[in-house]
Formats: sequence, C-alpha cells, structure tokens
Amino acid sequence: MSVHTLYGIPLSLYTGKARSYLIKNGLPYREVTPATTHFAQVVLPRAKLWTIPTLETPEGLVIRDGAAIVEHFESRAGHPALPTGPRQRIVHRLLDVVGMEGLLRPAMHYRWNFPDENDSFLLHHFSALTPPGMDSAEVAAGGMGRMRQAAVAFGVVPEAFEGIEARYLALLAVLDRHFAELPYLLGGRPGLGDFSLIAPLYGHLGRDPKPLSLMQSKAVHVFRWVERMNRPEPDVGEFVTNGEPMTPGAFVADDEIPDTLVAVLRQLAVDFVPETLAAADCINEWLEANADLPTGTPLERGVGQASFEVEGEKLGAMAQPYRFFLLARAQAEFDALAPEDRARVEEVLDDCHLLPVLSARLHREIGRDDNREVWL
Ligand SMILES: N[C@@H](CCC(=O)N[C@@H](CS)C(=O)NCC(=O)O)C(=O)O
Repeated sequence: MSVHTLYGIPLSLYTGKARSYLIKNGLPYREVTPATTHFAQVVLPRAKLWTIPTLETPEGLVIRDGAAIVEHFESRAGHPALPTGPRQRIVHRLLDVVGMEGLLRPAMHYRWNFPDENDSFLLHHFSALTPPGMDSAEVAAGGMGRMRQAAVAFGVVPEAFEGIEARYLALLAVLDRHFAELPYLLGGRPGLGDFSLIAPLYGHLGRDPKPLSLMQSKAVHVFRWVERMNRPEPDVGEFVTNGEPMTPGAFVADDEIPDTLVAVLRQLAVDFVPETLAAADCINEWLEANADLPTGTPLERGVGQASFEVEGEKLGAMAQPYRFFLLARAQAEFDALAPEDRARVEEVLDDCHLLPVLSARLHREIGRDDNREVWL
C-alpha cells in the first residue's frame, strides 16, 4: 500500500491537523522529522518554506501547509470533512480559522511559562530537529528561544497571563460539556473544525506536561476527544444509549448547531472576534501603505501589531494575513448562499457572537502559488 511521508514532530501545533486527518481518514503515513538529508535536499526545495507539516506523497508530490494537505485529500474524496448544510459548513470553516490562529495564546502560555514542568520535555523534542552534523543542545536552545519570542509576539505577556488562563479554563469547561454529549464537534464524525482545533489542543495543550495535567484533571471529555482524534477507529465506546453502542459516522441532523457547541463558540468568540477585527484593520492599513506589492508576493507571517480589547483588558498581537486566507473560505461560501440560507447562517452566528467576523475582510485577496501563500 502506498505510504505518505508526513514531515513533522509530535509537539508541533500545526502538524497535529494533518496527522489527525490522515489517521481518521485511514490514509497510511509515516511521520519523519524534517531534520533529514532527504528533507533538506529533495523536499525543502519543493516546499519552498521550512514549515511543518509538509507532506510528500508516494508519487513525490510535496505539499507544504496543513490546510493544503487537508484540501489535497478532501478535493479527491468529495469533502468528507464538510457537512452539506450551510450552517454546519460555515461553523466548521470558522472553527478551521480558530484552530489555526485563535488559541495561540493559551497554547504558547502553557508551553513556555511553566519551565519547571515543561522544559526537559520540550528539550527532548526540540533536539529532534537537529540536522545531521549539528550540535543538538545548540539547535534545541536556539529553537526554544525563538519560540519563546514568538509567544510574546502573539500577546503572551505577563499582564495578559491571568486573562489567558481564565479564558482557557472557561473554554475547557464548555468543551467538556459538549464532548460529554457528542464525540465530535458536530456529531458522530470529525469535520474540518475538529481537525483544526486538535492542532493546539493536542500538540501543546493536550500533550505538554503542565496543560496535559490540567486537561486530564478538569476536562476528561476533552481529553478523550483528543485521544479519539488520534486513533484510527471512531473510539466512541462511552456513548451508549439503552445498552446499545453509538453508530458513528454522521453529522448532527437537519443542519442543527447543538446548544453545547453554541456555548463553545461564544467562549471562543470572546477574543477571536476583537482580535480578527483589529488584525483586519492593521493588515488593510499595511496593504494601503504597500499598494505597489507585485502580484505573487509571498505573504509575511505578520505585518504589524493589532491592538484590541478583551473583557476590558488591552491586548496586542501580531496581525497574521494567513488568518484571512482561511477566513476568506468561510466568507466566500457565505457569499455564494441563497438569501434564505444566508439569513439562517447569520442567525446562528449572531447567537454564537461570531457574526462580525464574516465582514472582517482584507482589501486584497490571498492565493497559493508553488506551495506559498501569496498576495493576488
Ligand atoms: N500555515 C502553516 C503553519 C505551519 C507552521 O508555522 N509550523 C511551525 C511548527 S508548528 C513551523 O514550522 N515553524 C517554523 C517557522 O515558521 O519557521 C500550516 O498550517 O501548516
């Protein structure tokens, strides 16, 4: 059977999305560190940027970026990770953005600000990124230092710690109530939002010693979902009704969004909405100042600092165009709906406090060219 190679490491946030997608869709793969000669000499020149996950197919095709890896398989299989109803599709697409960008603060805080609990664990994993012939202690120290700085760029500064922890604990509580009722976000099968949220909730928050113990002690149903998302079988053994095991495989009927998920979305919206609106303004200003960028220019990771208020607290975080690359997919899907479907979607997003992000749009579109996200 043909086997894909997934370049990544266990603690990488973004690799968690591609890995879980491959596992849950029965796609054979082996995971390999990018610190190999083959990666440097053959894969990287085609990937164009050193980021993980990067996938190499049995035919030698190289796909860099988790969203592109998922889309590669989704487009061939008729989009099994997207329900057919417009409400559920757009909720999954918004959760795709939240998973990639909306939980970076708790993910980075619980990794980098608890050195006694986490550092020896992190050191082991960062050492696995050592290219042949280099000193692993030096490579690990360099990588860990860069990531500590990245945490600050995402807004993880001492004044923000208390709010980050309070919001994360509130999120764990509502997610725990949801996963006590349903095995996945929208029923008996994982969708795009599950594959994206698992990235922070496995790679960092469901695996590093400090946040793992928090999840295990405070949110056992969330912990079980994290396990489930990394197992090939449905793993829904605890869902039994009148002595009968659950039959997995279907999304919730009638395009419904369960109340327990509405509660989760409201909690996520608390900082996702103000940050997204502020990031759009910041990037649009930058686009205005850089109006002469040629088509095809690769995206910057961040273009300035977005400032916003969350529950009365001022926060700042790097404004990342990639957020809008993914968000544009939800917006395009919304724009293409018939007016009555649009109204149904607006009603549910309003209830979830997420409606404003549908109009957070950049003045310039983003596409992909040769494994890179680029300005069109
Ligand atoms: N948009 C990319 C982001 C991937 C990413 O940033 N991965 C991190 C590791 S979890 C990385 O490779 N960082 C190295 C860098 O940006 O230089 C994706 O979704 O795959």
